[in-house]
Amino acid sequence: MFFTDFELEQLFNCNGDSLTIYDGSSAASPLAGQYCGSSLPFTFASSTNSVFMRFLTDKNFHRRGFDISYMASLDGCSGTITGPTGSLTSPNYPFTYPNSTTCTMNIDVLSTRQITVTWTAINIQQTPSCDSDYVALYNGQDTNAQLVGKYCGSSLPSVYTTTNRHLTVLFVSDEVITSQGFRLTYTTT
Ligand SMILES: [Ca+2]
Repeated sequence: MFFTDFELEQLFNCNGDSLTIYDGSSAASPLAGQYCGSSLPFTFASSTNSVFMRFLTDKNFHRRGFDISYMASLDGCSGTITGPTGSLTSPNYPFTYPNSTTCTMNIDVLSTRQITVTWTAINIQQTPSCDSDYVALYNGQDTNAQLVGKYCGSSLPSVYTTTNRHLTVLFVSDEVITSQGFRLTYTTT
């Protein structure tokens, strides 16, 4: 997550107004930082898929507040991401992906109608019909949805926009020959 604006009342130890960030789903999670004043806090990358924030104000001195945006990322083999913008990679990216792997990754965004995918890197073992290793996109919530394309090699596929709020990315590698894999980013509208 990134801070694009920050201004809270500044008191010693942030004892007036404060924003506290926890690396997890509750105030029992590890403390990531406590902020007040007008210095923009550093970009923070959580270690799980939740961040808990507590904004506290006391009885006097108000300021402009804060504005935060965030990007979701998924770089394991399988999972679901729900952030309004984010990125996905093949396992181990930017190092070589493992052999004999099948990963299903879902982008499942709330309150939006479309997901636009932009490829930033692709380098996958190339075979004539991409039958050995490939990454495939499906316009829906699983691999039964409409197949958008099946890709291998190193030519970046075109930008693609879904017709709904789900996108499924399937990555498959066979038992021999690996390569770097892929990375893509997405935005929602
Ligand atoms: Ca292979």
